[in-house]
Amino acid sequence: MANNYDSKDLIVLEGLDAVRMRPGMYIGTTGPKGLHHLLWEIIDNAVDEVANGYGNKIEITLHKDGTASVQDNGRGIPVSPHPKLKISGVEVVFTQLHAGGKFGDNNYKYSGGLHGVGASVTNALSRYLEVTVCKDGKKYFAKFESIEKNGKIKSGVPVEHLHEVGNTKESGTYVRFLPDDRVFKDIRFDYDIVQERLKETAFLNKGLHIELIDERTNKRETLCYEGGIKDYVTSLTMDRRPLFVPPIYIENEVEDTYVTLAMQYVDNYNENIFSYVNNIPTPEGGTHEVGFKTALTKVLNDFAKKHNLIKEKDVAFIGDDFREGLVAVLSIKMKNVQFEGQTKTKLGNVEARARVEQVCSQGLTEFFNTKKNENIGNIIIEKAKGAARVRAAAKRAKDLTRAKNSIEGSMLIGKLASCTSRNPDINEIFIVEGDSAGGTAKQGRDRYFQAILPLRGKPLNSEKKRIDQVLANEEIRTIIGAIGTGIGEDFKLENLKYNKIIILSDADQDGMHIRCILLTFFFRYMRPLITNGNIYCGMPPLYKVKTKDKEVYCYTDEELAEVTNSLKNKNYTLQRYKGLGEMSTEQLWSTTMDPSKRNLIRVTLEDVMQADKEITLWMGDDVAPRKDYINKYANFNKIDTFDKKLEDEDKNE
Ligand code: TTJ
Repeated sequence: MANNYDSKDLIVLEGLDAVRMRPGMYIGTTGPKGLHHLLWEIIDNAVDEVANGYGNKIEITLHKDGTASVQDNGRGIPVSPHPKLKISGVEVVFTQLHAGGKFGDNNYKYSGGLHGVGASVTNALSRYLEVTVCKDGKKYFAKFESIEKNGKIKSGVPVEHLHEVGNTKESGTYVRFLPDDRVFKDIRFDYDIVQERLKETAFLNKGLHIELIDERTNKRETLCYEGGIKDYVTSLTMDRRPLFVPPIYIENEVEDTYVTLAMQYVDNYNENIFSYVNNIPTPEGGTHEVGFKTALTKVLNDFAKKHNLIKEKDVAFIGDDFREGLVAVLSIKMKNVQFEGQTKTKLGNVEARARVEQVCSQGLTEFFNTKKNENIGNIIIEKAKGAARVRAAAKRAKDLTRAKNSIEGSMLIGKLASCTSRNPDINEIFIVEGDSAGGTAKQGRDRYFQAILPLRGKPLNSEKKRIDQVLANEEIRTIIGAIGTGIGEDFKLENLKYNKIIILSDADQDGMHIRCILLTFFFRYMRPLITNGNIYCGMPPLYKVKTKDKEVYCYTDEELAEVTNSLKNKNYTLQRYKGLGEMSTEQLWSTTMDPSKRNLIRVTLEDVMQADKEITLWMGDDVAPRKDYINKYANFNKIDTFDKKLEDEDKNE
């Protein structure tokens, strides 16, 4: 039984070898994000079981030996042989691509569907993976390993087929695995990343007990929210000034679609709707969000009419007016989900729209018809009136700006050192912090395809500002003019002048702040640039290590440690770069701008959403906590580097 496998196994395993050959295709990257993806696959399976009513507890442990384990008290993965494949259900789950949990598709009422790549991918990219299943009075065990043979690695080979190991009264599944350090550069799981993800899961699954244990540091916490997404909204608005407490909460089911909504207003001007389908975030929105917005507009309009709150002089409302300062979490569960959009994070099912609208209309109408909630209605209508007034004023300002832009256009763009090529597919623009670094970049660049836009001082933080104020800012207007697409509703991707928009700021607090501000702006007003993958962060080196015969640049503290370690007995000098301005033209080109040598980080929607959430919601008006947040989320140290090699691979696909 142990340590032998026959030809049948090998055929079954071919898929797993493909995963190891091209991990990027299955988990995106082999950096920290990809590593954590291995854990999400396992956790999602356990959550699916428990969220569907089988069991009530999940325990995640980060062990000292580098393994992670996940345990649930559900029904246990099926152990009986698969009729066609003639291997146990457990082996199907861990060796067949896309087989996770779906045995005939009738086991779960709601399931994530195709979002995950399946637990077999975790197996394929692990050194080893062990499974224990407790079911029908028996305890079973199986073990998989990635084995090196004749210089090649066979992935996820069953070295112990599923077998009985004892009796038990319990039921559930336990999975423990060691990520493969031949695939991932760094196999350390990050407590904060895991905690953040589990917190979201706990909010979305009311009452679910999630236990997170870190044996490496003896940290442990229970995540469980009896209020579900209502608690989520409360936590999102904690450091803000909510206009009323507690949040409005609605929950109902129509035609097999289960809808929950929690909402609240705060005293800023942003709209923040976080929507989910079967626990999967849908940052690009979709039919469910449309249904909710339609219901909100209708119910609030009705309320205003019914209570005679609209005077003749008032500007008529549009939907947007009811969403200024809105913080809402909309979570629905349904069957046969279809995702669309740039990043497949937009709900496409047309039937969801009417169902969500129905639940929200009914729930909100009931809420505002309740006498004690009347005052909340009044508060919201007051806020919407302000929004409508400013909208009218902003439109005038915007029209003015448009006219102004065409006159001033050439003057504003004057700061831009444009490139000679007129081919947007190869052109790049560097948005550079500071005039002096901007000057260096202008001299160092390849002027055929690289344009430079220096930013003087800090651009305006678009958070807390209405669009008219944002547009009044000269730095922002210059950026908009240079990129060419327009903003908001006027945005047109086909007018994009640069395929890569590269933010180049110092690796210090101010630089991170500027980066954060720019990303928030792109997120709010030019979001397709993010989903389309056009936004990048440049990575200037932090250090230069110089010996008698060579110079090495280091981009992280880890790299520096590696390099200095290797030079233990030699003489070297160390230079720390505090800013871009300290580099010579040649240095800036070869370390940061030369496409064949530089490191770029491609900014994903996920990254920016995280940063945006921090900036707009959880950040009070104090400066100190703000800096902490910026450090934690905006320095992108935890985010994978996107280098030239990877990019070429992408293109070849
Ligand atoms: C499938 O349909 C029959 C009853 O069990 C269903 C199932 O697969 N349940 C299940 C899977 N519970 N827990 C899992 C699971 C848990 C972990 C930690 C990891 C994986 C891959 C699956």
